[in-house]
Amino acid sequence: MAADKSKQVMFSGIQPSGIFTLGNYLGAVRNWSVMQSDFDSLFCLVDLHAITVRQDPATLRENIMRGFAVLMACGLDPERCTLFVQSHVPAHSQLSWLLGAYAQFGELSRMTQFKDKSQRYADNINAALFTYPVLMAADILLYQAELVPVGIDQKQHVELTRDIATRFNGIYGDTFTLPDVYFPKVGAKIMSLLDPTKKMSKSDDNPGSYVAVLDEPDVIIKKFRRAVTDSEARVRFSPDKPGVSNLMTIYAALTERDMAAIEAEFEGKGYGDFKQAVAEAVVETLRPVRRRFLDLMENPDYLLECCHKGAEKAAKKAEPTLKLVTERIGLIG
Ligand code: ATP
Ligand code: LTN
Repeated sequence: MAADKSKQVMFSGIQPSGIFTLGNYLGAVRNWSVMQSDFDSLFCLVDLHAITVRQDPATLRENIMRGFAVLMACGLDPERCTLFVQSHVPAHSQLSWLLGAYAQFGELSRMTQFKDKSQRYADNINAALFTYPVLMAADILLYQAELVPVGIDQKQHVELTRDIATRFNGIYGDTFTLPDVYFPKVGAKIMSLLDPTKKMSKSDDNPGSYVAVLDEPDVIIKKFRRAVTDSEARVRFSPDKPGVSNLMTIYAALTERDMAAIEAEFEGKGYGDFKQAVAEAVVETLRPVRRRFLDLMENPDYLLECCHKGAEKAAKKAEPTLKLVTERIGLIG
């Protein structure tokens, strides 16, 4: 339960399954940074979720350190929020096991992310991939979070979290706060640059499909130049123009302009000018992130210290809920 009782608790997480993308930034991390001081905020690098698909140990280790630094570079401030690595707070795994007894096989089988990932990683449909949403429910419920800011793809998981909490509360009495999902009006689902019918994803095999927040300016410009559009050569927002609409969404999210204003701005101009403008807006937004990241990586001891302090803060906040749940279930202390 919140240390600062005057503020609502906000919780969110991101997997260190690669270098964060523009989709992660616009759909999630940017909002976390903007909202962090308005809430008792916790942000978690969910390494235990990342191992539900096979990870090379050296790469995972590097992605965790870099991921932590990127979150700080995006503006998450360890003084204003609790920023930590999931596996450093064992209460997440403990609560996850307990909640597993209140999640049904049928509801877990309906999760789209499970269905997608079991298709994509057909040779490794492991138990943790299946129970992934139970661990996510534990992440959220452990802190009695009221708000969960995520991209739209995670809405179903937050709804399942509410269902698990409601079931538990129904059996044992009020134990968990029911969390609400929050996503941005523009940018809640950024699509792949190469296949705009697919979500932009950091674990995509083709780096041309995403912009990583650490990509250098010339790489960003090239990726936008190669982004899939259509043959109409007119900047117009429409479901039958998914590539152009996706680029417009990125531009809208960065410049706070609406679609009509963007259409007017590029009236009579070709896709070349439009892509250049979008790319430049992205480069300018990410430039300071990259700079701060490089500074932070110069000082790994400081990063590790932030990591460990964050975990200590989180572990304290997690304690009361785990204790309450074990008591309610009937385990003895
Ligand atoms: P992976 O490719 O490993 O599945 P991912 O890129 O989908 O990873 P996550 O770590 O699963 O990223 O998600 C972190 C946060 O970013 C979540 O809140 C998620 O909803 C959001 N997010 C991920 N991809 C996008 C996207 N393309 N557009 C908007 N938000 C996104
Ligand atoms: N499942 C999420 C990451 C995640 C998360 C969470 C998000 C794990 N635990 C708790 C919000 C709250 C994802 O794949 N993006």
